[in-house]
Amino acid sequence: MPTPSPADPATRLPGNILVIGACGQLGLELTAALRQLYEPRCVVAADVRPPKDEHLLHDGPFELLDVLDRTRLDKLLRQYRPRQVYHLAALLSATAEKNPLFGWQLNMDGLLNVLEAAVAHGIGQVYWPSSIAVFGPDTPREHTPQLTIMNPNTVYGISKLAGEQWCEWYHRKHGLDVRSLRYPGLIGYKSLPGGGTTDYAVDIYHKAVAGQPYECFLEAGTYLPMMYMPDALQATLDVMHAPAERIKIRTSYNLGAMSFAPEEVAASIQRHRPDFQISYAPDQRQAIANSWPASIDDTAARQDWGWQPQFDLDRMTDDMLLHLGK
Ligand code: AKB
Repeated sequence: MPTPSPADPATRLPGNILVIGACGQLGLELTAALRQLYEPRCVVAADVRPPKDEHLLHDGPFELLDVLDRTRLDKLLRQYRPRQVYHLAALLSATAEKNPLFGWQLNMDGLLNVLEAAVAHGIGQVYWPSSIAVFGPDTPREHTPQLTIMNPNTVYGISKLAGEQWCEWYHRKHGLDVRSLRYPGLIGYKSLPGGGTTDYAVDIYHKAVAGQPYECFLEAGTYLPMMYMPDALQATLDVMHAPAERIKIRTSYNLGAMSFAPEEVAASIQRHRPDFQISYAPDQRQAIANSWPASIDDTAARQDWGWQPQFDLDRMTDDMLLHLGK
């Protein structure tokens, strides 16, 4: 992964980092990337459940934390005095739709706990992920602009949009240096996503390397914005390392890389595995996908802090199949 070198003054970071939600799809890889970049013992991984991943447990500190438990959060902040907190714990779109009240509680109260605690403990920087789910069926679908009509119609999207506004409020009211990106669907080989609408784009590679056909829960022609994990990690580190004056958007930045439909992933896989087959059985996630953008305009991220993705669909497929094949 192309990360800045620890010798780079922009990345020299005195103090600890706390990653909340470290066992999730992004958390697992971000914790590993941060431990590669800094002293592993300074990167504290936290999650509501003990990790299955040995590295997460043994390469640096691990703490059990339910982000809804403010007392425990305060205790960890007093104990480690982190300079940065990455708060990643959330229910994703499909799961939150099935469990709306808990989705709202975890996504909203969890964020407010972190923002309040960050102010109270004088945390230098907070990172919180938003999503393309902040957009809704009234949003322009192609090259969705940074500023446009939103009107999300999922619990997850509503919670992400409200969360963005809270981040902006804490920055304006308390001067909190909170930064955020609107991730597209994230695809990686090290960890599985849990409960999202874009999960098919990870599942399909696992089936392909197992030599099995894939039944897709979205229909052919469903274009969604997507991103390979190394690009997502790079964007996250870049936005956190950028000088504060370069961060002009304190809600959340649009972030783009590629846009594709399921049949295009299948065709990309078939370059390596010509026998691979895809079929379609759309379920309730189709309606969520239909309400989201097909592609994203991320001009602001490119102009403000130099965002530049590296991976397109075929390059990602080559890398995914190579690693999963091992
Ligand atoms: C989901 O599908 O819910 C997530 C997202 C786009 O935020 N991957």
